[in-house]
Amino acid sequence: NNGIRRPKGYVVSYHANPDMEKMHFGPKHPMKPWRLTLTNKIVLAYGMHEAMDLYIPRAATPQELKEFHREDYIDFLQRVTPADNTWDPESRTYAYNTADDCPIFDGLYNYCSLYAGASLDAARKLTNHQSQIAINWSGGLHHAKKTEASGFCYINDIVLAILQLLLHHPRVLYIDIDVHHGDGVEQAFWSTDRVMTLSFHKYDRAEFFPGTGALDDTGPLNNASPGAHHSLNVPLHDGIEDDQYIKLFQDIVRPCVRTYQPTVIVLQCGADSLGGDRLGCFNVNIKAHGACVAFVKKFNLPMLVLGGGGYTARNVAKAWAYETSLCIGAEVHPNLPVHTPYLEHFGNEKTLFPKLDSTERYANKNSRVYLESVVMGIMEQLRYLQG
Ligand code: ZLS
Ligand code: CA
Ligand code: ZN
Repeated sequence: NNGIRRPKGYVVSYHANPDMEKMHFGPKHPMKPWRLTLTNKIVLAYGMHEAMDLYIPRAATPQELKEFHREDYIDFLQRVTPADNTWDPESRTYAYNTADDCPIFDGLYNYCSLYAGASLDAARKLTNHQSQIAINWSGGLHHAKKTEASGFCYINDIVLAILQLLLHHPRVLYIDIDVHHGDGVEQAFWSTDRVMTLSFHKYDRAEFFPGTGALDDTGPLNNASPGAHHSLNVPLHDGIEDDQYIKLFQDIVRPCVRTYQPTVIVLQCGADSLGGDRLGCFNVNIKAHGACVAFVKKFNLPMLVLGGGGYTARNVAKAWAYETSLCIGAEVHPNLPVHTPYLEHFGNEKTLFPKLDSTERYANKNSRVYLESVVMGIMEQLRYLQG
């Protein structure tokens, strides 16, 4: 069994509902739920399922979704069908921003309630102490707002899961390594000091979605608000490399944990920060992406591990399968097991760690001096929290 055993001293739970994987956003849409099928096939082929507690979570109820989202928005998602044309000529928009990026497709409500249900299930396993690391690769949809869809996200499962964790935990640290800014989570907890949000992302106000997440975007400007200095952002340029990304991540996350002293960590592992991603623009390899997960795990705090973006499916699946192995502390062979279903889908790259092709590389626009200034900016914010 590839030498994969249950980890000693802690439990990893894996929350996955296969009904999610059949969903389609539409023919040209970059978000492909079947990347989850590919991920699970690799996880199973390595035998990692024997080292974890597996759950097929139920869908979240409308009532559970309304813990964050406004009632009329949830009612709309429940009702709406692809045939409905909900264009509002007055505001010249579609209802609740459901168009293009966030289309209405068959089974949309089912899809939303399933990924949200999985994140809630995972959070509950942590608060029950039935699990120390809970994984939901179908979650991590960080752009959804209280009253509207945004950037391929309809329900903010992260906010719902954090609200669940806050019933039992005084301080939650949210870390987001998706290439996009985690704006929906930041906005939801903007004015509280019980959640610290920290997003690493490509930042370009005019050219890259969603255009928020500057270094000086740190919470309410009024220092009397508890949320002041509790939203942290790490704006990056194209082409960041493995060693730079790992060092930056560690140099920032270490002092955040030391200063804020969270009692639980939520890690959004969006895989569009990998090199070769269809929408991303970094040169980060799977080992370096995984090094972030391994680094967070070392704090030995309960951890909720979520997916997010990731638009080159074969790389997403490899990264999340590898990160699953890091969570259980298993060493996996770098070659995919020969009996991996869909192995033909990986072409000539039958390794977990494909080399970034030179044609996929972005010119690195992140100088050493720039990255040092970003670390200094974060340290400056943390100084406000030392009382
Ligand atoms: O973080 O850049 C945008 C917004 C637009 C350009 C695209 N058009 C369709 C709408 C207006 C300014 N949207 C981004 C959203 C990225 C969301 C990332 C989610 C996450 O990874 C978490 C899951 C965007 N980038 C690329 C597209 N949208 C996009 C590309 C291709 C298509 C096909 C389907 C739809 C319309 C044509 C679409 C969107
Ligand atoms: Ca991010
Ligand atoms: Zn993204």
